[in-house]
Amino acid sequence: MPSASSGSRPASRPSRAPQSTTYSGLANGDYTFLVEARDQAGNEDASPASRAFTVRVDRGAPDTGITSGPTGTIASGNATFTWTGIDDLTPTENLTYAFRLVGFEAGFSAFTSATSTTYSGLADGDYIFLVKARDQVGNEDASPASRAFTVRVDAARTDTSITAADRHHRQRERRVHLDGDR
Ligand SMILES: [Ca+2]
Ligand SMILES: [Ca+2]
Repeated sequence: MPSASSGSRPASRPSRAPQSTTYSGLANGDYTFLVEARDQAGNEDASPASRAFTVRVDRGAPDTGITSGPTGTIASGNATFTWTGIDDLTPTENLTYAFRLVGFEAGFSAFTSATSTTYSGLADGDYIFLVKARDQVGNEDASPASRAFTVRVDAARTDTSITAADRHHRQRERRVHLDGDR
């Protein structure tokens, strides 16, 4: 029978403050932490306490792809681009994107969940559209997807159509005057 010496603690409680250890920089993977106690006489816990856990840190940057948009030379000043992204851990629907039209915008837009944008009234010239994805912990695609294109609105055809419309308008005006004279 154990003697009830004064000052001893019940056997079910630890005799010291809880111990701890810290691991840092663990790679992604599955782990099991084991801990066993040994008393002063050298008797060891035959069934170590264990705790299994998995490390899944989102360390990889996403990649971005342009899914549609103009390329080469286009004959209008309107351009619509769509894009998507893929990441090691962040689902595509949780990615955000920033874009920029070089030749038209000085810098990238804010990151949003938008996956398309439209430009209109672009002047003749050379442009490069850039878009980059960001995952849910802030890793950004360091190599934005890009698409180069040139706007060359056919000035001669535009002038002709304006002249034709103008002529038609004048003819209608003349007809209205004639009708009014009757
Ligand atoms: Ca990631
Ligand atoms: Ca990329």
